[in-house]
Amino acid sequence: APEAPEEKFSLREVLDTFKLCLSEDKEVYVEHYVAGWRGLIKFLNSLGSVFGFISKDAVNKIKILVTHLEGENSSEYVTVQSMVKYELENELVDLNKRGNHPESGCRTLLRLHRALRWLELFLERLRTSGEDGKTSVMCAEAYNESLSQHHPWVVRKAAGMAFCVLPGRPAFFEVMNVGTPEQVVAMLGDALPLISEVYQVTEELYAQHNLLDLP
Ligand code: 1PX
Repeated sequence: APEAPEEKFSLREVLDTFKLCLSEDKEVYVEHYVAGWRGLIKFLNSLGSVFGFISKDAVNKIKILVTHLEGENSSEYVTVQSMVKYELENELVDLNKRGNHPESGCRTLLRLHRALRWLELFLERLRTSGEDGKTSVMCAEAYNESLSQHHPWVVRKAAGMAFCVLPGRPAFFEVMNVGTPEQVVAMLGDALPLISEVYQVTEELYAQHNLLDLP
C-alpha cells in the first residue's frame, strides 16, 4: 500500500499528552487536558458514527474550555487550580442549580473529569483482559461504575447500545495503532498511572471546594 501522507495516529501519542498535564507542583494544565481529550475524540470518531452523539457532547465541552483558554481572562485558565480559584472568587459558577453560568469552566471540566474516570477503569480492564476479552463488556462495566451514575436513563440506554457495536479486542487494539497486543498492554501500563494521577489531583481539588456535584 502507498505510504499515507500523514502519519497514522497512534493512541500512544494521545495518552502521552496526559504526561504533560501535571506541572511540577501538581497543577493540571487546562491546555494539555483539552489536547488529551481532543486526541481521544479523534480515536472515538475512528470507531464509527454510532459514537457521534458521544463525541459531539465531548467536542462541545472542549469548545467551551477553549473559549475560556483563549478569552480575555485566559491567564486565569492556565491550570485547573487557577480556574477554580478565579471562577469561585468571581462568582462565575452555578453552585446549586443551573443559572447564569451554564458554561463555567468548573462545571464543564467536571463532565470531562468524570469521563476520565471511565477511561481509567476501561483502560485498566483492557490492559488486564485476556485474548478473548469483550470490549463491550469492559466498556459497560467501566461506565456503570463511573459516568453512568451522573447520566439520566435515556443517555445510559443510548450509551449501552453504542457499546454493543464496539469492535472486538483484536480489532480494537489494531485501531489503537500502537503495535502488537503485548506492546498495547505495556503502553497501557505506562499511561494508566499518569491518567490516574491527573484524575486524583482534580478529584481532590474539586472535593476540597465542594464542586463534585455542580449542576
Ligand atoms: C482506548 C480507549 C480510548 C477510548 C477513547 C474514547 C473517548 C471517549 C470520550 C467520551 C467523552 C464523554 C464525555 C461525556 C460528558 C458527559 O457526561 N456529558 C453529559 C452531561 O453533560 P451536561 O452538560 O448535560 O451536564 C451529557 O449528557 C452526555 C451525553 C453524551 C453521552 C455520553 C456517554 C458517555 C459514554 C462514555 C464512553 C465512551 C465509549 C467509547 C468507547 C471506546
